[in-house]
Amino acid sequence: MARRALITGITGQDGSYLAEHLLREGYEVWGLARGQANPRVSRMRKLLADVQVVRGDLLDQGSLISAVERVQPDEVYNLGAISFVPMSWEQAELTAEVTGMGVLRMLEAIRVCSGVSRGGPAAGGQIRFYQASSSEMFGQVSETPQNERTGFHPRSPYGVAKAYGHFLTQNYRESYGMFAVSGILFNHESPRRGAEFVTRKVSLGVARIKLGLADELRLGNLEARRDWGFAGDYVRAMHLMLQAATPEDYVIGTGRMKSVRELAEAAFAAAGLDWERYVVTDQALHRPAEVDLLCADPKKARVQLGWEPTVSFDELVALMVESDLRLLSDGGDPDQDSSWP
Ligand code: NAP
Ligand code: F7E
Repeated sequence: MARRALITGITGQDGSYLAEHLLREGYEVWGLARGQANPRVSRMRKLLADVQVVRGDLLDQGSLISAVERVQPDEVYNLGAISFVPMSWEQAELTAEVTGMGVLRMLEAIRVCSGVSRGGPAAGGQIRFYQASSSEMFGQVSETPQNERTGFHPRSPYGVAKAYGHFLTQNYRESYGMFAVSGILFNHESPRRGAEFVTRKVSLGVARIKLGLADELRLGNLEARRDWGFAGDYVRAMHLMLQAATPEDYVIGTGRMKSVRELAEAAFAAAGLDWERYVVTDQALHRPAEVDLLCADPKKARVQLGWEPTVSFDELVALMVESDLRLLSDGGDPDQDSSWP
C-alpha cells in the first residue's frame, strides 16, 4: 500500500515542490487547506491534480485532529505558517498563533490520534513529523557558518515563533518518543516564491523593467546577506529527514552567502541590464531589527543524509528571471495574492 503524507501549507512554495516530490516517490499525498473559498487552493489543484485536499486550519485544534483521523498519515510535514518576516511585526499575535502555537496543535493532533499518553512511557506512535524550522531563529548570529549547535537569537516575532515550534518539536520527541524532527532551512527560492520576498521581487522587477512595464525597483537593505538555495532541492532534504533511522534535526543550506546588492547585480545582468541604473533604496523597506547575515554549515546533512544542493546561486537567479520574463510576456499576474510593496 502507498505511504500517505499530510502536508500543511500545501498552497505555498514548499508545499507544491514537496507534493510533487512525494508523488514521484509513490506517496498518496494530502494537503491541508484552510478557508471557505481560498483561491490558492484552486490554483494548487491545477498544478497538483493528484493531491487530495482535507480542510483544516492551524488555528483550530479540532480541525487538525479530524484531518489526521481522516487521512491516517504515515508522515506529516508542517509547512503552514505566516512566513513573511515584516508581517510578523504588524501581526505579531497572529504570527505567534499560526507559526508558533500551530506547531503545538499539530503535534497534539498527532499525539492524540496515535494514542500516545501523557503519563505513560515514551511509546512514540507511528506517525513521523517534520517541522519547518528556519535560519531566522539564529537571527543575530553568534558564529558563522551556523550549524545544529549554534545558539538562537531571533530578531523578529516570526523568528521567535519558529524557535518555540523548534523547541516544542524537540520536546515532543524527548517527552513522548515521537519521531519528530526539525529542518533548520536557510532561504530557498524558486519561480513559485511569493512576490513579497526579495528574490522574487527582484526577478519580477527585472522582468518588468526589461519589458518596459516599469522604470525602477525599490529595495530596502542592500547589505543584508543570505544563503540562498533552490526550493526543489530543499524539499528532498525534508523527505530524507523522515526516512532516517533516528529522529534528528538538520541544517539545510548551500554554505555560501550573497548580499541583496549582489542578488540585484546578478538578476539585472541575467537580463542584460545594469542594476545601478534602476535600483532605488527606500528606508521604509528596512526592518525594525535586521538579520545581517546567515550562512549554513550543512555538513551533517551531507554526511548523514547524503543531501547536497544541485542549483547554484547564479543558476537560481537566471532561472527566476527567465521564468518571470516568460510569465509577464504571456500576460500573467504574479501579484494577484501579494499586497506587499
Ligand atoms: P509560504 O509560501 O508563505 O506558504 C505558507 C503556507 O502556510 C501557505 O500554504 C498558507 O496557506 C499556509 N498557512 C498560512 N496560515 C495558515 C493557517 N492558519 N493554517 C494552515 N495553513 C496556513 O511559505 P514557504 O516558503 O513555502 O515555506 C514553508 C514553510 O517553511 C513555512 O513554515 C516557512 O516559515 C518555513 N521556511 C521557509 C523558508 C524559505 O526560505 N522559503 C526557510 C525556512 C523556513 P494559505 O494559502 O491558506 O494562506
Ligand atoms: O528578505 C532584505 C531583507 O523577505 C531577505 C522567509 O522565507 O527566509 C525568508 O525570510 C533579506 C532581508 O526573506 C528588501 O531586509 C532588502 O534581510 O526575502 P526576504 P527573509 O526575511 O530572509 C527565512 C529563512 C524564512 O524562514 C522566512 O519564512 O532581504 N531586503 N530589500 C528585502 N526584503 C524584502 N522582502 N523586500 C525588499 O524590498
